[in-house]
Amino acid sequence: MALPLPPVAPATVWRLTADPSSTTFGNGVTIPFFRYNTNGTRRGALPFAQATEGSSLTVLVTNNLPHAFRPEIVGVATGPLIRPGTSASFSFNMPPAGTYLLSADGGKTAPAPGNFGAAHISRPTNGLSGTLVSRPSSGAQVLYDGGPAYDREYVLLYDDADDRRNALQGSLGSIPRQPYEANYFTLNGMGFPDIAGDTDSVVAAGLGERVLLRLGNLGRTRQCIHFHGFHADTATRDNLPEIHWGEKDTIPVPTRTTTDVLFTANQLGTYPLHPHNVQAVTADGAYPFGQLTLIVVS
Ligand SMILES: [Cu+2]
Repeated sequence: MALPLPPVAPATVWRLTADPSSTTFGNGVTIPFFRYNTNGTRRGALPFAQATEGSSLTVLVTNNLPHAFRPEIVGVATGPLIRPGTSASFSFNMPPAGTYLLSADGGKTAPAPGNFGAAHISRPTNGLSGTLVSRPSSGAQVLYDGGPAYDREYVLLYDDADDRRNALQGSLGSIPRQPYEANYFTLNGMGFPDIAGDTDSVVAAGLGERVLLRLGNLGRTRQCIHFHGFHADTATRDNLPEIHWGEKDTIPVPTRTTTDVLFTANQLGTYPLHPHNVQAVTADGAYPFGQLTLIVVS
């Protein structure tokens, strides 16, 4: 049974707020995060926008956080430093058709006297994330003009957190004393089993359909996403065509990059789709939570 793709109007202005928030995980623990919010479209809990390659897009951000930060579209444009309680915008022309990440440049934490290493620790941005899709100028339902066609698409944005860091979020003077060790893992801003109840984050397809997965990673963990039941063809890595790999069941998605993959839903059933690192399928070690989702073919 084929469902229509949800219509999303092309954006000319992407209005966002950055707000203190929290996420509750499958082990019952609630962790503070910072999140972008929008009155517009989301994928899961996270903002989503799309516009045609080459068109002008303005990103307007209101900062409700306790510290200043710069919004950024990774590899495309970085906005101005936005102080707490103020708004600012930045504009750019949409990059070539593909999948891009909305994030934040946390800036460098001012070093404490005598603590030379601290200057290299970015202030945590703790979950400020979203996805921006650039559509091909032809208007065709293809990843990019001349690239692969598809019947339906999903955005799967992976991120991770060290709850000790999140506990410090917004406290300007605090510098983490321990190395970053991810122990909470989100997909589209949620953990399993909330993921399984989200229609944007469960990969539902009709038998025989060609499915595009726009995989992104804003965590510090290098992810390798593993398919049960299907092999997937990597179309692009960071929006550059991937021409050497064959079909694979495990596909890398390095930090702050995107990987666009396609598979054919050629058998009925329900199949797990998850990072191959089992830690990422836990909530602080409790299994199975974290970044687990499902492919459901009916
Ligand atoms: Cu598995």
